[in-house]
Amino acid sequence: MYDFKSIIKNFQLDGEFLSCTRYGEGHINQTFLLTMIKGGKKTDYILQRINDNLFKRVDKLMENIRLITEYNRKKIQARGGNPDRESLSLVYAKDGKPYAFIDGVGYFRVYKFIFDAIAYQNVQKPEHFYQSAVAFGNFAKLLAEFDTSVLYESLPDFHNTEKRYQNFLRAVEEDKMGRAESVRAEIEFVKERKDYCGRIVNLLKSGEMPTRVTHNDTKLNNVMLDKDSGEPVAVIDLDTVMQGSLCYDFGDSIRFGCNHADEGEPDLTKVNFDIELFKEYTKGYLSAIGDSITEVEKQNLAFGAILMTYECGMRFLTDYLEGDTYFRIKRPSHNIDRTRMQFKLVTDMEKALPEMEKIVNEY
Ligand code: ADP
Ligand code: GN1
Ligand code: MG
Repeated sequence: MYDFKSIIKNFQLDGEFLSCTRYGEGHINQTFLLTMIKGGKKTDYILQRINDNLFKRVDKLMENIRLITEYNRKKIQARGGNPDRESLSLVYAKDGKPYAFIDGVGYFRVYKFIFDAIAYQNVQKPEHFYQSAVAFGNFAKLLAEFDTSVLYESLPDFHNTEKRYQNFLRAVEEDKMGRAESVRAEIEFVKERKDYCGRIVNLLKSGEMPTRVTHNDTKLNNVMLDKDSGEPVAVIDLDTVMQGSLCYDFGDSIRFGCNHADEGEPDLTKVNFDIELFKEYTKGYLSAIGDSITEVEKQNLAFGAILMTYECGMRFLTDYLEGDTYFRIKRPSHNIDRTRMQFKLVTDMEKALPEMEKIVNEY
């Protein structure tokens, strides 16, 4: 696949190359577990090939990650923690850059491996979900004083649902793969809910809702929990850290975690929104974030969950119509299965909205 030995020569790594194999379940980058050996002692790292098809300015994206990880590492050190474990930590290239560009091959980065911790693909215990909420709540708090103006917008309009809707309409119109007819019901589902698209965007625009540094991809598998205690260790996958709404981060966690099925589960009878898990997450998130949340944000948290699920389903559907060029798929129907699963959750959440809002107000 890649000539790993020559790729890693670009980084400030100690020891000899031992092995490098595909790792994790991410949709965007290519992730590898790299093992180096020195004096019989093995050390693991994460090597990633950054998706430069999607990220147009990898240099600027990596500068965001450098700034955030260095900032967090200092804060963790100051509170007596272990920055190598509690923060994503870069291994720099030999030229001092936070990444290496290899001509004709691509952009690579290396992170220290966060040991004895697990990124769960779905919620196995409510406790895990609660702890992930604490992790993301703490992450938001840790970065509350970070100067957002220095951050580059790595994916412009990432959670601008109105723009996502326009892209969706274009994909339906173009119908490149001739698939639109077979997914009429899903297309109608999106159109019927067009009103959702502008709500948060407009609150941010008018200033009624604060713009914050947000993670923007707060899935359960982007947080590492201690393999024994289940307590939060670190938040990972910082590619989409940009300005945004707290409701996006809260909502995306709910979208991914408040059910017991995998993201592309084709059997919709297995896909059900679990209000008890919603309660767990809300409790953990609100306790970690404390009083820095505003009233408008609070009023929109539950809606944010519906919006993020709707938006994500719309993105999967758009990708299906465009020929599966964005999200990595494992079978031809993967993106439409993912779409249907998201829309089943949207329907469930719409019914549960009053109860969700009640829970938010309780905590
Ligand atoms: P993607 O953007 O493609 O989702 P991620 O950065 O989330 O890529 O990495 C994919 C997976 O690799 C994660 O879900 C996690 O299991 C694992 N991983 C990533 N970074 C680390 C790390 N520093 N230590 C241990 N595991 C990691
Ligand atoms: C992608 O990179 P990963 O797998 O954590 C996507 C998210 C989607 C998610 C759906 C940069 O996240 O926006 O919500 O898939 N990331 C990007 O699983 O588009
Ligand atoms: Mg990820």
